[in-house]
Amino acid sequence: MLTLYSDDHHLHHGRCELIDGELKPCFEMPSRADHVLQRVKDQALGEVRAPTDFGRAPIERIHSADYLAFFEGAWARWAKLGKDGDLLPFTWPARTLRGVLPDSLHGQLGYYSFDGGAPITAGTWRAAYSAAQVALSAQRAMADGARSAFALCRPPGHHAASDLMGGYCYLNNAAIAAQAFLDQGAARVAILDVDYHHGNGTQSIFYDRADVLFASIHGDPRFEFPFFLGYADETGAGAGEGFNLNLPLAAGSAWDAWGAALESACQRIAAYAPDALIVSLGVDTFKEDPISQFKLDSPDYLRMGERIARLGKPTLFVMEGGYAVAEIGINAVNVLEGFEGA
Ligand code: SP5
Ligand code: ZN
Repeated sequence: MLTLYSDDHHLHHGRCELIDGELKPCFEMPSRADHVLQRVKDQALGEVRAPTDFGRAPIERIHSADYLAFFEGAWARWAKLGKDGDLLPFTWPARTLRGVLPDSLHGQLGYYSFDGGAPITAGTWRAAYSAAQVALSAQRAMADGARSAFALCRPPGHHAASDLMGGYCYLNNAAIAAQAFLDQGAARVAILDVDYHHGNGTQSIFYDRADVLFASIHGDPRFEFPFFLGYADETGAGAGEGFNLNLPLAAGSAWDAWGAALESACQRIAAYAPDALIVSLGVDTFKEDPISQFKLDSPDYLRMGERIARLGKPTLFVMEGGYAVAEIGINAVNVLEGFEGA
């Protein structure tokens, strides 16, 4: 399998995130992608290629122009204030407040974010932009005939909505790739989100559309981040009614429950008959993940890949979460090897 990868991800290295009532060192760190890349090479998965730059237009198909302008310019505004630490939001337009766009940098940061987990650093825009190009380049390789590809994106993307960053995500790499398939002639694209956390950004982007089926298996938002989306009764709206499938699972879920949910998701995807499948590939479902509460073991990721392969669809894997850094390479590449071996 072809892997797309850019070293630019190193330009994004947040110091701290707001978690458990503390500013803690970011769980989403550069060594994550380094370990996955190393495993791709160790297992001789296939060619590793640098991305082509497709410019901003395919990103603007998903993200609003005002959000992109804010994100790209935020660090320069912060630096102009004499600051050199991470830019992190602290006030959000929650219920009873107004969804106005203030003038101040922090006011605007609150407007364009939903949590205190996505710091902006000097290189965050460049890293996120390159991650989107990694996804787009993998999509292009498939348009050119590859049956599958791996977009080794970092930072991840599935929590990012059209005009919101959060949950370590800034640009929604999977959504950008899905839209590229559609813009190049696909009639239907399915996104299967296997990250431990609900892909609230991806869901929100496609919620009222029938041309993208979103199916997600995740920690029940009644107990897990992002708390405010990802419930089973969210089935789509308007033309998108019936094209959103949430499969929330209890804390402690292992392969028996997780694999059964995957079976349900795969049956829905098969019935949808997509022209392409995108897998939002988070491996924070692993039993040793430091911020998660599922219990998948490394061999389970082989089974995951095998089941996805049996759908028989052109499949683009897009890297999302996974914070057990020592095992992230084994687990992510196991999915790809399970897929290829099936
Ligand atoms: C892409 C991705 O996986 N983003 C995840 C963002 C999660 N941020 C909040 C995590 C809250 C974890 N709380 C439990 C901590 C255990 N000490
Ligand atoms: Zn996650």
